[in-house]
Amino acid sequence: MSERSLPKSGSNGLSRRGFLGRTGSIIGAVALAGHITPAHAAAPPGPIADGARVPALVIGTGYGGSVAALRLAQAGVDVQMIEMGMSWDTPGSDGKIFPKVTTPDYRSFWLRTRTKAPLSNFLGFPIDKDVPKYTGILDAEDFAGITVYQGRGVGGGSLVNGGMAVTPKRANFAAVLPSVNADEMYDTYYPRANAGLGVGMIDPAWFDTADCYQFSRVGRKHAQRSGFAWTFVPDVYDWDYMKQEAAGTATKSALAGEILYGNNHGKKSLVQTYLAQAKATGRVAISALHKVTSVSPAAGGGYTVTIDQINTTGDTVATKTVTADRVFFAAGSVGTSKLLVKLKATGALPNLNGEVGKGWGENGNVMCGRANHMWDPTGKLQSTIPCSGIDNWDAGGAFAEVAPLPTGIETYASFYLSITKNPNRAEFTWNAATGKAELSWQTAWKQPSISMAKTIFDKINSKEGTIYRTDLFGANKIWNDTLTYHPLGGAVLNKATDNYGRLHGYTGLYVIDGALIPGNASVNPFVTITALAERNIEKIIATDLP
Ligand code: FAE
Repeated sequence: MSERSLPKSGSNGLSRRGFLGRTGSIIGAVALAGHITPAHAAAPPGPIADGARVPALVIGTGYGGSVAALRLAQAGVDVQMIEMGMSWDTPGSDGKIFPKVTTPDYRSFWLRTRTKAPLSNFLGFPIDKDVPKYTGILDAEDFAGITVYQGRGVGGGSLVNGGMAVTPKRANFAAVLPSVNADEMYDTYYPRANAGLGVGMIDPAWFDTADCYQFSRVGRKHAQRSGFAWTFVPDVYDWDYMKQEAAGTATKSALAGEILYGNNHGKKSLVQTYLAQAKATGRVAISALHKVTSVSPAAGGGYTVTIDQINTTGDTVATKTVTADRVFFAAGSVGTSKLLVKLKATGALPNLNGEVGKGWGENGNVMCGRANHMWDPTGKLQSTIPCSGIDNWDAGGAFAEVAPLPTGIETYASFYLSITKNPNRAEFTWNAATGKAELSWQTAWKQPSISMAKTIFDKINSKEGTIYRTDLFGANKIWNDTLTYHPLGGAVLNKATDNYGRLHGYTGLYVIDGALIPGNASVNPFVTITALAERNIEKIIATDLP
């Protein structure tokens, strides 16, 4: 790389020597604080010390953050990752780290006193219940017109998601990331992401006989009888492990109703993949239960980062100020967008451009259930890991995941999460009076999603002589149109940032998560988030770092 490519100007331009001089400082600062001894020791270093100076600070430990940390560390840069959630490595009183979907407890929700399950009702009865307030794993974050579900903890969304690892069809890619070279993505970065995440496909022969996928086979039958394309969908779950669960030779996880509040076995979350590799470099430290509240230019170059250390009821127990030469925003679409609009509006980062906060979408998510005939049972044992989808994207704008209802009883229900081509986009803004970021999304903006999902399910219902379930999301409610699992956008690539995620207005500040994707990925998004992060960090390391 050339000297010319290094940033030089402005109060935050870093000299090559300054940057090199600071690598190693995280480990040094931590060692001084007495948490570990030698640099790059195998034991995980403790939390970041107040006053530390670090070469690279990553906000968040989800997909974008984990890719950034691993690749920076491999390039010889020490990385400090700051994560507001817990590290989820200690069993609770039941001996397990994560509770089942059917028995939520204090570990399940982020600082709520009552659960807010995506499926709020069953047979018409509400299923939510009171729980102690705790820094639990799933955040149901309420905005005026939508609830955004997100993972909280080391590993981000990978802790709670279904692991569906879908590369968009190449023909749809130009609409997903218009400024990105598709050849590079499909030749290099999607394969790299799939390998890094450990993506695999269910064995089709096993699928055809496994009791736990009867619900998917019913989904296939109904889709195909109505003339829709039905397809297997890859996942990061260890399929061999699931076979052992079914055979009774391994402790059950997917087959024991574990998913939304974490999997104790089987699923390859980022903790088992990118983060394990990152930690093995000895250059990555993670501070859990630490929340970044501010980033602003530091007098001597780099950025002052303010961090609240919190306890498990969410109270701040310490506030730390550290200096970072470079800061990577990887707090997820919502977390990154909220931080950036606040920092721009409050004058911490006034030079951020007017695109910050804009271009936010919910990936067109909408849920529904269908009531099958008594001769079409979906099975009382259902794997929590979806493995198939119905593709009507080109004709109707919808891709529907055939989802499980792992209740443990026969429900005669088929359940679906549809991803649709909803064109509506919302904006985050800072409300100075309340001191909170707001999102302009309105519930009525889901109507296009409902119409697109209906192109599939109206036809199937008509063909099968069946009806929609009305007992899953509240009284007589067919569509769950008040949530998303897939927040995207808010700091869109090539708008709020340059074409590689460098924030306009500041040298050394980067966005590297789902906030870069303009509201819709056409499929489940984490493979695209990972692949884009791989692409961007490679460029950043090659051109911005010494
Ligand atoms: P993300 O993974 O959300 O990580 C951001 C991290 O930053 C989190 O750990 C936060 O706690 C942390 N954070 C936020 N603010 C701060 C702050 N101020 N200071 C410190 N830390 C902070 O971001 N996608 C798929 O592709 N397939 C699926 O099957 C799938 N199923 C899903 C099921 C559920 C229930 C949910 C909630 C999501 C699902 N997703 C799925 C979406 C996927 O998990 C999501 O797109 C990615 O996790 C987003 O990755 P990011 O790196 O953008």
